[in-house]
Amino acid sequence: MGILNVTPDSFFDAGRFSSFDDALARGLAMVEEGAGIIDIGGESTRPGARAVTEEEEVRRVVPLVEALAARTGVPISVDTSKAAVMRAALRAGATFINDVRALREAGALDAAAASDAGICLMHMQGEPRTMQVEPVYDDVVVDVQRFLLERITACESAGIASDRIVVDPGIGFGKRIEHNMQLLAALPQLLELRRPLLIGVSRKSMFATLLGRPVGERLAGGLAVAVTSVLAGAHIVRTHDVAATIDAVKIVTALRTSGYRIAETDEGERL
Ligand code: 8Y4
Repeated sequence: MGILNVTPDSFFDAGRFSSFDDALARGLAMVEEGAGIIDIGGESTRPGARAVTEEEEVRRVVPLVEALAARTGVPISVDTSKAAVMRAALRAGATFINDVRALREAGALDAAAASDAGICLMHMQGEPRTMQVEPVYDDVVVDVQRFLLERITACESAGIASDRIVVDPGIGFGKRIEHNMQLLAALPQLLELRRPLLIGVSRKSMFATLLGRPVGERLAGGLAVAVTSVLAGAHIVRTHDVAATIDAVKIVTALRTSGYRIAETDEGERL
């Protein structure tokens, strides 16, 4: 899943998307690189970000959805929590909803249910503006697993078939480094939800914490997590770096096809 941010404050691409044409070119380039989904977002969810109005989000996102849906064969995802933005993007050709609030905003469940779009349900503790202010969990893996199960159930009650749903632990969303690491180490437990698993770590601040790297130097860290996540069974990787991520994942997949397994003794002990 290639990331296409159309926010004025996009952390890395700030100032680079001077226009609609630049964003369209970036989307087409990610398709050329092999992206299977393009995720278009007009609301910044970075820690501390301000809310945007529905009108502003529609104005940023819908023309790009329309242009990319017309010019590419890949599914177009709209990264939004607002029902009106979902409806407008779906009308414009989007076939996937990526909602960091997991359809908890007013009208969002109904907007999704009225479509046949795929849906990513993501876990977030709190709201972007304040979520990184002392996030606390009893057991983050259990909390995330329970939350995602509750949202899957809410979708099913609204008439959304479970085969339309993808789940995501929301790395960095109301989580400290130890929470992010515990979740990434526990992907098998999240796979128990029996839904495809999406993981997004591209350029996130966990790499500042672990490596001390600024945002432009986090590619290797992101690839390492993409590789381990796919080895652990993740289905979709959300990334700014489509070509590099596909190369890394292709190698892992080829090795697995050739019999690569995490070494275990006869007693099942990890070596
Ligand atoms: C530096 C780089 C600092 C990136 C912050 C960030 C996810 C997502 C985002 C995710 C799903 C971000 C919209 C946050 N992350 N959607 N969206 N999963 N499903 N922050 O992990 O990239 S935006």
